[in-house]
Amino acid sequence: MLPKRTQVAIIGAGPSGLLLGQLLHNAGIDNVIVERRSGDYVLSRIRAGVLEQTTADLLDEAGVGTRMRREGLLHDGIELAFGGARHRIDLCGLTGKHVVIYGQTEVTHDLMDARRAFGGITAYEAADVQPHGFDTATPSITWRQEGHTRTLACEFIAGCDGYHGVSRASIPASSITSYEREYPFGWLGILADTPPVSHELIYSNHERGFALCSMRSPTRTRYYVQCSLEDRVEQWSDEAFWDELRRRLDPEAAESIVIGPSIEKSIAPLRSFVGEPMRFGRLLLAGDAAHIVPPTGAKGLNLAASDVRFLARALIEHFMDRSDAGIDGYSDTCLRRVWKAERFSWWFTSLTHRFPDTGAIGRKLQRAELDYLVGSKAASTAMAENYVGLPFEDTTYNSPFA
Ligand code: FAS
Ligand code: PHB
Repeated sequence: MLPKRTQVAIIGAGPSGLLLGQLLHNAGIDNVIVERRSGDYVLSRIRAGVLEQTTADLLDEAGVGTRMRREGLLHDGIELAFGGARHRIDLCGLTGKHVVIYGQTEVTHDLMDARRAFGGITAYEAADVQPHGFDTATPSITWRQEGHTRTLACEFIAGCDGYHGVSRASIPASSITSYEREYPFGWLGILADTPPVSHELIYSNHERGFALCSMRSPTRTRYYVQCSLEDRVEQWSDEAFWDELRRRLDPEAAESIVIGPSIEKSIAPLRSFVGEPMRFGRLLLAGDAAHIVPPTGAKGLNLAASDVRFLARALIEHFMDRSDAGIDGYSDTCLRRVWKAERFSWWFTSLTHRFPDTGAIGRKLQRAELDYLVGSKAASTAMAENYVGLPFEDTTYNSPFA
């Protein structure tokens, strides 16, 4: 039974909305999630695969980390392939941290199961969701469902509805500044029940284009090749995909890769986007609703978790301590971390992809930077620090320059 009122109305039941709902529930703060799609549709979207250690720790804090700790794969390094060879970046040796390979689909599943277990309310297949009055002390959201218009009064609205959601779109254009860069290519991704070609991820810079060898488990792989924005997924047979992937890998990987039928195949565009600020009165944006990164750096899902960590703490402080310091500082705190991840994701994309407009000199400069990167401990450490995830500013980051 839908209530007429809640403390926090959350728009969107992706990882941002579900994780926020869990953290708020654990703190005794009432929340309702309203989602445009069905739960099955949300689970059908194949997206991220790499969790930063801080994201994995946050899932533990939320009480939903058990399966991730049991089934997730700890990775201490990644490999960069270029010039016909592979070069390992020793993430753990350089930073003391690792990443966890655990699909976003599984994270979403675990969060949905936890929400169901505590009887959390999620209104799926909600049409025409609209936020109202977020510039007042009495916001609300409305939506249509089963032929009825629903109204939910609340004290705060969390816009967790992704890049194409209604939350950011409801903000007056004069109140938000958008920064955007679209990349002149996409990623064609394939999911297959085959063993990984290597025990760690391989990022390949090849003259034919970028390729990435990732995985979901010891028996399920996720591969990507850079493709034209004009490409349609129907044009790519499995055979054509595997052939192109092999051409972009080093000889050893190309020789040993195990191929098989795709169980999912899709093309995603790449963009860098940030909307500033992330708070408008009683409406606070989190995750893809506020920012997008090209997936090269595996930051999208991790940034969403980072926002939710700050937002949950700010809302708990408001309701429990009657302080709005966290709410007032939310946007600036998130954006300092968001822009560092935007920079890293842009840099790693620029370093590994084939850009039509940079010509031969562009590839020579990429090769020079790759040679420097794998040959310099300082450069490899800088990359590793960003890949495993920068520390939260509200924890002691013992910067050597502090
Ligand atoms: P999401 O977009 O996941 O969730 C938003 C939710 O809001 C959705 O369920 C949507 O249905 C709902 N919604 C939208 N509009 C609504 C409305 N008007 N009313 C109600 N609900 C509404 N990140 C990585 O780190 N690595 C990757 O490899 C990677 N691959 C990606 C591939 C694709 C195709 C896309 C689109 C993103 C990818 N990402 C990747 C980024 C992705 O993982 C996001 O960062 C992550 O899903 C962010 O989670 P949310 O902020 O919850 O947004
Ligand atoms: C994935 O497994 O989907 C994945 C892994 C690393 C990335 C991007 C995507 O950088």
